[in-house]
Amino acid sequence: MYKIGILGAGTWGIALATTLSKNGNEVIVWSAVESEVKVYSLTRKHPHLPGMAIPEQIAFTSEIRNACEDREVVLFAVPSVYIRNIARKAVQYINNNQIIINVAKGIENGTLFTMTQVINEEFRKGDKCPQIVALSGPTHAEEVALNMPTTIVSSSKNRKSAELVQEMFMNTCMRVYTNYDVLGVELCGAVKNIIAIAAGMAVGLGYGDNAKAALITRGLAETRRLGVAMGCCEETFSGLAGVGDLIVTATSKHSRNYKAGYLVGSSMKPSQAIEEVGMVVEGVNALPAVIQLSSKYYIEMPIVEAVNAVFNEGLDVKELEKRLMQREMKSEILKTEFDLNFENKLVKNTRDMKMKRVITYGTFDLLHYGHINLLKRAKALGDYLIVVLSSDKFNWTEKHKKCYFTYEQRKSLLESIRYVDLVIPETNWEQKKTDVHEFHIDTFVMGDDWVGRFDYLKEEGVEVVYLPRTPEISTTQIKHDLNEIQQ
Ligand code: C2G
Repeated sequence: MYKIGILGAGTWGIALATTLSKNGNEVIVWSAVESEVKVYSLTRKHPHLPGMAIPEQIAFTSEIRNACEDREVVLFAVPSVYIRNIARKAVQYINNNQIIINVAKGIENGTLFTMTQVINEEFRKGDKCPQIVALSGPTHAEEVALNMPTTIVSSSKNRKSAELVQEMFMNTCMRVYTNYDVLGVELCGAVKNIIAIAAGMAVGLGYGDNAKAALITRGLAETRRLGVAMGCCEETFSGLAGVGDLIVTATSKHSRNYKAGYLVGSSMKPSQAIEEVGMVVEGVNALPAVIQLSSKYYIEMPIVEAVNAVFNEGLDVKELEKRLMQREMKSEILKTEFDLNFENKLVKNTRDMKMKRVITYGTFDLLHYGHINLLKRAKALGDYLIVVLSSDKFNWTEKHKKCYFTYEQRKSLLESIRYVDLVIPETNWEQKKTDVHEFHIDTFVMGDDWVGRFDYLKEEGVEVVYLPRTPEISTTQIKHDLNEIQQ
């Protein structure tokens, strides 16, 4: 059980408060709007969450202090434009042991920061550095409020915090995955709202499912292009925070962004459409920042640009079709025919030539002449040499060796010599059996201090070779000598 403070009493804040309360946590919800605090604590109902009763155990407050001080977890659930101000107000009550969760999606204008970056910046100014987790995914508050099956991503650079939040929210209707690509998760959350506006516009203009599917697919392609340029992980874009959230936002009747787009498509003025929706339309807020990011990273984002043109540059929505459909011809994938032919041929030829693949295992600390000599001869037994390098943990717990160099340092040393083609980690004794299959190994090589020990690999169809060790060179001796010199 955790003591949790929730900042924001919108639909998402209240739906999450309910989930957390039902999961057995002590929850208090803060709202700056006094009347919300009064009405919700009295009626136990939220006007936009029909059919859900707010559990009696949830407390409400209009004092931000009550929702932050002495809480183990503080969750930000306010529209993205308020995040900085509220983080600034909250920071004095925050402590470094708390976990901060943010569910707002957007990119700040001017700084081009994601929401966790904004929170982090405000906290740093106040000398606070708690762990921050972004929670994002295909999650309509209306459905979560009715206990409908939902999946979501808990994203943090800090694995422990991501897992803690995962555990905190998991229940029979909410399934939480972790993801350590926070920037990717947050970028998806911001851009998908713009794509949803485009999808809504298409339907408002009278187009069908084909157009909607095209906008979702090509919208994801432009989001991924931007994300990859910014250093995000490509997999995130096909994950829950990526394609998952995009599908839900761009196809669902609950989505404000889709609705705003739909109204504009049905020839309502953008400003009027925003008013009609009556709640924050995050996609519109995100537009200037995403446009700036696309030019900063030289990424073409035609759909985002088209939505921006309608909302901010007075483009007639009816021009949208021409603008997107009559662009110059493109290929869906970046690889050319030449690239694909080349790759196919290379793989095929390699197979035809019966290229031989060799593998060897070891610590390779200091990478001295004894090792190099072995590697050189190992490579001569084939065309491709894989070195399986003992991880620091494996060395310590299994081999009881304290290395001079870390795994990463040893890996770069190995990668820098011309005989070695690939370096992968050794984490247990038993992996050899699977490695030889996974890497299609023909020859297994070790120094003859291991003679006979790996003969069992012959049963896997692998040639096992024990090369004579290079005499009079021992890592232990070199280390001993090095220590003597140092002292
Ligand atoms: N070697 C060699 N001549 C030397 C020193 C080492 O040929 N003078 C060989 C070893 O026989 C081994 C390889 O270099 O094949 C790597 O040696 P170590 O780093 O000492 O690794 P080791 O502890 O043998 O680890 O699961 C197998 C282990 O990871 C092997």
